[in-house]
Amino acid sequence: MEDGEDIVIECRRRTELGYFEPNITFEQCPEWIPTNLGYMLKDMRVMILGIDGYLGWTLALKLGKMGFNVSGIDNYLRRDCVMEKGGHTIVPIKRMTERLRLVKEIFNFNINFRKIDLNNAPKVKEFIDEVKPEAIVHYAEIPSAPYSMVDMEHAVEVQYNNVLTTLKLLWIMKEIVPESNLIKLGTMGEYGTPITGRPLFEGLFPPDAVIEWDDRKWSLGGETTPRDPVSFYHVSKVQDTFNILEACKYWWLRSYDVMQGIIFGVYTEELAKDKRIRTRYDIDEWFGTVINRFVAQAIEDIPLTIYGKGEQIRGFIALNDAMQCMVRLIISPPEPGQYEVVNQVSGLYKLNELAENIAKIGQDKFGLDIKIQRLENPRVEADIHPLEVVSKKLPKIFGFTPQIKLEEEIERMMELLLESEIKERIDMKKHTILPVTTWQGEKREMRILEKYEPGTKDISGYKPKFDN
Ligand code: USQ
Repeated sequence: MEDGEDIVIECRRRTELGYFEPNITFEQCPEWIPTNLGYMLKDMRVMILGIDGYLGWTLALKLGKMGFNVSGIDNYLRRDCVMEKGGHTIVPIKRMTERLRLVKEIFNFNINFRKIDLNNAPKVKEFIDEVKPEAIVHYAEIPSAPYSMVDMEHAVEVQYNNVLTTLKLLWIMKEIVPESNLIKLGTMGEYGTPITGRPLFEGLFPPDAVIEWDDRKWSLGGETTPRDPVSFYHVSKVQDTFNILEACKYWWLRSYDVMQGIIFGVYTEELAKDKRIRTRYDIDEWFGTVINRFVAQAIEDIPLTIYGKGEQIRGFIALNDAMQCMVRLIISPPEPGQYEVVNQVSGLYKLNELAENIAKIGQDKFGLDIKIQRLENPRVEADIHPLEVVSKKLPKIFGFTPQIKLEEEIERMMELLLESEIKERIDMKKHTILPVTTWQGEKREMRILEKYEPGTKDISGYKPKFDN
């Protein structure tokens, strides 16, 4: 290059735009546009795997509304699994063709949808090749711990479906879109609840962590932290973690592995726009998550079902906040080869504290007479344990600020579930609520250990540490 000659680089995203100066800023580049969550790539192509689900559908609406170019695949497995239990989503959802039509009618954007089983690698490959997504959000796994413990067939189905599909996806990405960002849904349950109280770091030990043994010391900095999953489902997520980590190492793929806490809620701005495009809501013992179940039980006059002592502490996040995190991760892709774990949690709660909270809101705001019951725990899990969760990357690096207060969302959920059509749909599936699936593989009703009035127990005591 001659002295004084300008350095220019070809725009690799849209070669028709020609060349640009490498010093160009976000403000100057026509490919980046500002949003209230930061700069996003204009018309960025995002593919959502599992777009028909609770999270997938909600994210599709948000991204489409923001101007992303949204595509997605699903094989409706979640609908089938809930049907197998004899349940249904208590918030009615339409068939996919109708959902897509409504999106066009209400928001005026299109979703490029293909019905594909993620196991069908040739079909997945063909669609990815056609779309060339710049980010892939992977929600397409069976997300239920109890489902994975029903019997051998279910355990195998969960691990086969979750682990092998993700492994196939990694090979396809390597071949077709190696620069795309894989945002994969993991779970806080990968870590378990270490009885020593060791903090749940974000995937790796911090640089100054050390292990001491036999008068010797070693650095643990940068090593993967131990995983202690609590069901065959959670094991499948751990296996995914290692497969993705290796793929990033071998092939320079890039990925955010999202260790999400237990999700709850019904609200995002887009879902609230029209009742015909709401997302699903499950309450059965397999697919309902604990807060969503407790709220349905409160409406249905079933004493809230705490498993075991009720001192279990878990990380939680509202649907709307989880979506905010996902958008932030989509617009700030990792570097080539970067595998980054983020703990996506906005609060830690004890189960008995949640039950009290829900009962109080039900009584004070809706005049419901709610009781609480402790059942014999169908699961094998510690029900008294310390917990310290580190969740710094999302707020500190990606700018995540939780918007939703637990009480506010519970109130919103109760309001929704009291709508007559939804209340009727809960009544119809009442029999799917109580747990009968044990970790020993037996199917039986759980003994009631105790039934009590809210407000009659001292639930203070140990407080978990949230390091954010
Ligand atoms: N629990 C009750 N009563 C109930 C249901 C659950 O006491 O009626 C207890 C469970 O024993 C457990 C806790 O509540 O201690 C959470 O159970 P859950 O079914 O809400 O959540 P979990 O099985 O942990 O799995 C859910 C999602 C899963 C996600 C995980 C995040 O189904 O996809 O990975 O939440 S986390 O638990 O942080 O790993």
